[in-house]
Amino acid sequence: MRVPVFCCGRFTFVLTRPLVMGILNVTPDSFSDGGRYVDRKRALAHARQMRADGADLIDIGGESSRPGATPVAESEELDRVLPLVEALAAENIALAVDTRKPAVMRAAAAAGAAMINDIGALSAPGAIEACAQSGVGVCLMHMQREPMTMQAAPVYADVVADVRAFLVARAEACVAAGIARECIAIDPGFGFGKTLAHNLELLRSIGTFVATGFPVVAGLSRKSSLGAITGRSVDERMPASLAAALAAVARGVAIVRVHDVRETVDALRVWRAVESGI
Ligand code: 7PJ
Repeated sequence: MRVPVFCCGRFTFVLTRPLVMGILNVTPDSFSDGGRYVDRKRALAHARQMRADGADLIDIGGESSRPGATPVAESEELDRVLPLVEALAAENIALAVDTRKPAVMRAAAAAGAAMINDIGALSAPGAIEACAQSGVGVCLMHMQREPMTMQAAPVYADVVADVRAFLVARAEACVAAGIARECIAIDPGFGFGKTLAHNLELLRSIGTFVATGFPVVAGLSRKSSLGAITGRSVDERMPASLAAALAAVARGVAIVRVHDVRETVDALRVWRAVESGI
């Protein structure tokens, strides 16, 4: 049997165990760690700690996409993200850059980023081409509407079928434009234009996304759905986030995007030991 892989620039991940992508938000206003890592030294230290804790990838975001967030200028986003990419890529850390802007994608790839993580699924004109030309891995995420308005009143005919069809269509558009199939991951975009019921249905049925053959990314860490279920504030959602990550990997998710890397790595190690005896 062929071993599934996810190709990201100079990194090739063998998907025989779930991967952990650690979140590094260098924004003043992200919902859970906004402002904490704007200082470059602190951001670098946090990235290195996540790597030491077992993160396979680090996702650097210079534009907040929390509900109601306002867009950031390209120059500002580049200033926030590029120095970190340059420094951490030199330490051979696999980096994703969370951006919707083709110019940021190109600059990030040139500075050594391995992957582009786009909550807009490479919908900006020139985004697919920017990624195709640089050989990076891509994560295509589904979002209904825009961060400003997405949580107003999300409606779907069939959330699982709608989101899946959208992601497969975006993935095929990427393949047609020259992005290698093994470089494409998909993500249902928990919390992006979804109610709690939508998020739960997507997670319950995430195997439908896994069945497309594209590696699936799940980002549930500290999200408000977990707060709605547990009644916990953002700072108290780590155990809930671990439960959500386990529910995702148990259904075949390849990559979990998390804030709490050390705890998630431990939880996944126990899960794997049970599953495969290692
Ligand atoms: C996601 C993301 C997600 C992917 C954010 C937060 C909100 N990228 N960027 N998937 N969420 N691929 O950090 O919780 O779920 S921003």
